[in-house]
Amino acid sequence: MLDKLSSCILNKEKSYTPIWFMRQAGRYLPEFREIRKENKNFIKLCLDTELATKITLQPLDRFDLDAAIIFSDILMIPHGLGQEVEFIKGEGPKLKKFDLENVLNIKPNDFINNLKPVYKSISEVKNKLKDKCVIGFVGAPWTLLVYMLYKKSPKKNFDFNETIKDKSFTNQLLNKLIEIITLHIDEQIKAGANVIQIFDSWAGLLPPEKLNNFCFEPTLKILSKVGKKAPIICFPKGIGKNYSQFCSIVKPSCISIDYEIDIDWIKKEARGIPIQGGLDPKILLTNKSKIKEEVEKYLNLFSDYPYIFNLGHGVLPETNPETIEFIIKLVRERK
Ligand code: 1CP
Repeated sequence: MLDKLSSCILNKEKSYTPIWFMRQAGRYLPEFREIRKENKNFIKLCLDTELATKITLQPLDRFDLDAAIIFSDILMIPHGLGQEVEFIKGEGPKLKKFDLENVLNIKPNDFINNLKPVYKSISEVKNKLKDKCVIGFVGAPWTLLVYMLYKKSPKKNFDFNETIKDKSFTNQLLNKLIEIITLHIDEQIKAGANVIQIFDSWAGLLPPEKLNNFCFEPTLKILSKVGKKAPIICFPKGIGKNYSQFCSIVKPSCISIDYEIDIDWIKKEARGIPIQGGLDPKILLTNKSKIKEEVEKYLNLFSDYPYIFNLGHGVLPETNPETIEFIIKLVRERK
């Protein structure tokens, strides 16, 4: 039997609103901070099957959620390709220089072996959550290209032309990423993931005329290679009105919207594609009446549309876990 989240996507089920949160396993949970304190090396933590399984299940032990998202990171792909990745407290990720030839020549089996513990965590989580949805994920080609070439968060001073100035290097890396992302998706599905989410967190950095080359086309290639093996939720964050084109060109199984998207508008533009998310994570830092008002806006508008409740980006570390519980209750009371 299909879990409720998969059913919302595949059967366009409208009678039930599944709910989960991006970054539901993370720093807002004291039990996560406890484990993190003892495990300073983030990559090592992601590759520790026992702890990664435990962290994945922490939000499900507390809350009545419909899905688990595996505790891992989009930067496990550069790590699996041999690029050194480090997370520095208060600074975010730092990546080292890599040799393109080494990356281009990596054998699929070697990549899979490097990330074996991630697949094992997925199997363990699936074994423990038979009826719920297990979500696997990847970074989109563009977002991973940004981290691999810029070697840190592009939050500040990112220069598109400077970053991709070596066209041949960029294209070879982009094509390799498409192949490896597809492989990483396939392995997660084989391990038991029911749904895959593709995070294109930095799609908004692309000049609009480059969206086709770096976002739409690469994502479309991955979707066509994965085919019907599992539904795919796409999250091309920050592309504004180009969400409409994304839906008509890429046609994902489900589209995740960020907090800048007008929901009346996207409901028409998505043309029947199930929608996920939208609520601004900052709303969770306000008060109960404001939160209720905002949550109901989404529930009311999407009451006749296949909709997965989620935020327009990840849960902020300052969020009170009780607020997550409050939102779940509001959603459950409706359907
Ligand atoms: O303790 C800590 O400081 C670690 C914080 C943390 C966590 C909990 C990082 C560092 N990654 C994760 C796990 C993670 N990352 C998950 C699984 C847990 C869950 O969702 O519940 C997922 C899905 C991701 C995905 C991810 N990593 C994205 C895409 C989503 C997004 O936030 O846009 C991105 C961009 C990353 C890179 C990354 N990893 C971690 C940080 C702080 C960042 C962002 C760095 C930046 O600002 O550029």
